[in-house]
Amino acid sequence: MSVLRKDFLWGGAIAANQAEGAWNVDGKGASVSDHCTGGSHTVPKRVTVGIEPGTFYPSHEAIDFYGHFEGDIALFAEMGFKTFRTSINWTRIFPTGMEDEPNEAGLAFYDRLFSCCKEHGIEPLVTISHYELPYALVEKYNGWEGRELIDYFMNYCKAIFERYKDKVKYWLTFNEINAGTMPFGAVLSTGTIRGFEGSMANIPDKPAERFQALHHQFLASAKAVKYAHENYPQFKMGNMICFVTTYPLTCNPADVLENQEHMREMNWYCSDVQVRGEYPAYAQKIWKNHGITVKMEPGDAEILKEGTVDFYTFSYYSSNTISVDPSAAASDGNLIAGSKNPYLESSDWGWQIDPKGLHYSLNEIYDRYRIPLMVVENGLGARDVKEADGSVNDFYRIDYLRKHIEEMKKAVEDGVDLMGYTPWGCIDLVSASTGEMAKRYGFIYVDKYDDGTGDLSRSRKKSFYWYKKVIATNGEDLSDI
Ligand code: BGP
Repeated sequence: MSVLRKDFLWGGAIAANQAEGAWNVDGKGASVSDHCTGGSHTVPKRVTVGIEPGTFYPSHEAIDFYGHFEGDIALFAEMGFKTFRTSINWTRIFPTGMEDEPNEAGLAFYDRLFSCCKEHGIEPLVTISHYELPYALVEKYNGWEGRELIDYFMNYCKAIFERYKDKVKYWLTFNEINAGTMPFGAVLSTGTIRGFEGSMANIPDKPAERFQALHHQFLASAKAVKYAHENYPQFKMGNMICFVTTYPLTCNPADVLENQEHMREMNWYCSDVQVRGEYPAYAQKIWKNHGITVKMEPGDAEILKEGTVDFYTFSYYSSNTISVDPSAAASDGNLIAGSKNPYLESSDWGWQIDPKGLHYSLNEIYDRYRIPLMVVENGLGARDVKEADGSVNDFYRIDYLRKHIEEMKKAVEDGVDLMGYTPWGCIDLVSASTGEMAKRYGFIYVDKYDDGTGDLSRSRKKSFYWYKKVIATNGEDLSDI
């Protein structure tokens, strides 16, 4: 007997901007991602104000999921997917975010995509906003710093809810909303980068803008949830948090307290607002530490209270440690770093691999909120080698996923209500942090490379067959293939 529920939602996850390509096709407008160049682990990607001719922008073609989705969904179905997490590119529906009427060609694309999922018995799990803010909203409002974006977001939600009400039941409002608590979130998430041009490593840190933007995102999320509950009672509305568990580096109580403070700002601040419907008491301290005030209007507290989520989802890749000792060796986690954990190995991109941390995180989150949880991203970004016979023997990926699934099952045995698991990048796609194709996560290899070459053909990796067996046995048989 499997320890997981009979209707466990096995699947995989992608995001529109990292997979679809067709960035200016069928009326689509440019999103922030479309203004990001390629980069690597050592060379940060750049943001450009205009689109530079001759510069490589990985989202412009990506893996052309736009043109290949039918074959790709068929491959997901072959693995036995019960669910498929993807996002809607806001700029396909509202090219600048500010139009009154949606773009029919964009709506029609997702109609075809979601119908295709349904035909294969796959339940779509849709992220409404996954690092795809219309660039025009950055230019006009400095992204989510502008309160006006709440209404534009609601127009977008109303259009997609009504259009897909019979095809989509599970929705997530903002991908990794807590990215806004960190400097890099200004580019990927809050869009508070008006006029900024340059390397991701040099984004001027403006916490007042980021936290103001987050307040507007909280309101937008709560309004969307409330609207869905009132008009589409069949919908299940979730949040999505980039969950990076941190541990105190030592048992020095000063490290323990420092870690508590870090966990609050990084992981709990956004979670508490979206699940409990109010700012936590420690929010004041966070604002004070940054020397900022967040502007709120009368009625905001009620909006937050009325739009709490039905289920809690999160990404989990790695953990970090926190220390008060400035000489503690730093981890090299590209966008999110801490002190190095001597007990853990790291991926080629410096992300510390910690399956037990997933078990721990699931328990912590469930103890705090007692609503169903779902792990909607997890996986190993690695450099795959395609052998002469075309095979990709990604045993390291199988090993990573197996250990995380084992720990997930232990959390379920501890009492956690876990709905499902959608490993990240179930098909190779563009990396969000670095813009690379070389950082691959997929069960399916895509012939696409960082110089823009590749015939975009798809092939099954070893992990494809392994994951198929895992799903078929509802997570019981995790043995090698
Ligand atoms: C999360 C994002 C994804 C995704 C993933 C892996 O933060 O939600 O969009 O890309 O991380 O990160 P990366 O692509 O940088 O390896």
